[in-house]
Amino acid sequence: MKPVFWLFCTVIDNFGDIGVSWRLAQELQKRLGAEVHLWLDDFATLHAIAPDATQRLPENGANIALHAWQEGQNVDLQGFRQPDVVIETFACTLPENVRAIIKQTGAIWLNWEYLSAEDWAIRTHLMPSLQADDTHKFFWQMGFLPETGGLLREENVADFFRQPFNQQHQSALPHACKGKLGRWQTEQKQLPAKPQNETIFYLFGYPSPIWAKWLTCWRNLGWHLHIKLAGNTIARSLQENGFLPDNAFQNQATYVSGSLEVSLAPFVPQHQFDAVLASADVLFVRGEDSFVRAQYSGKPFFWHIYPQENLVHLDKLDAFWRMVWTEHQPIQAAFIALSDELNGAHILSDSARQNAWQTLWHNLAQWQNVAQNWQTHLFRQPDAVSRLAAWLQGQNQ
Ligand code: TRH
Repeated sequence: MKPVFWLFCTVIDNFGDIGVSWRLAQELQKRLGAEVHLWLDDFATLHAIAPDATQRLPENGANIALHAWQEGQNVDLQGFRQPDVVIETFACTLPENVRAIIKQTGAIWLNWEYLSAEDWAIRTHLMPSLQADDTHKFFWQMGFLPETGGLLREENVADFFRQPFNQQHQSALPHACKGKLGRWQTEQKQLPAKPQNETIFYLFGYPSPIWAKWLTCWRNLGWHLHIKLAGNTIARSLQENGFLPDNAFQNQATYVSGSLEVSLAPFVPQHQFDAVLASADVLFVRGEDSFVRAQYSGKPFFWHIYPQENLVHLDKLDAFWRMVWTEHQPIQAAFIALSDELNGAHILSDSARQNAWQTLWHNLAQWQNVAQNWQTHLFRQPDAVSRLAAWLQGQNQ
């Protein structure tokens, strides 16, 4: 009999909550041959990253049964097989009738937590938490070390990112976006091959005035870059802070500012997102899921971490980069100064910013090495679903 997994997801904002839940659901289905049910409260966001997922409910999308649900409500479980495992993603609150089933059947209950490299997250992986009704919930802490819950990784990811950028990546890419600001478009045409001497910076981040400062810095340095802006978020920040005119993309796909070419990257389905990353040279990613994919890409990247009140996100940021920069490479100080500036820890003077970028740029090979070593570190470890399968097996013995 196929194991039965029930997953619950609430979309707080953006794409990360469903981005992770959708990957997890697919991996459970593909790797473990599981019967997977996914309840969620926001189908529009699911359809943005998975346009093929069905519009009708309840229905199967990618062999996953999708169900509508709002937190605080019970769900209709008539005719369902009992679950072996129930997963709440990111501490959403399970329906009362699902809690009752966990109690009745002894199904394993997991809270699939936010990703963090901080010590407390590593320590609490698989810690049971006793509930008022005498059931136990376990914390699944994703992470970067063997003793954590690992990271979601499909079977072909290592091969995909290790092969040189080639036609296979190209055919998975969407055509350059000609849409106006505010509209993300998905087009499935083939791109011409990337010119050998073109350097692409791919920017997927949160709104911030820092983007205008950074693009100004790159332009002042005279670097010939093609800057691809994912969606309209950063583009809008660039407009608000005077770097881009309001009509920058009205009649043209590319806006030229000094040595920089700036264009909008279309929003692609999640299964093509890796190809977009593979087509760029330096990546700026955010949140949780794009952050992990950038690590798999083995490319130099910055993490625009999800901002939290009182700058508490800085601890999480620091814990991650301390794991990556272990050998105190000469460019580390420049990188950390810029990463901290991107994430709101401080503002550099124009000359300090320029010096830091120059240090990184003149030592690109060293920066690439750091990224590739980290990629190897991750690929050597089992993925999250393999770890989960092994742990579940132990629980059943
Ligand atoms: O979108 P994010 O900022 O999402 C989240 C949520 O805001 C969440 O509440 C927060 O807790 C979390 O961040 C940390 O960033 P993330 O996680 O990188 O998710 C983006 C998803 O969108 C990821 O699955 C990749 C996908 N994506 C595409 O499929 N196509 C695209 O073109 C782009 C740009 C992204």
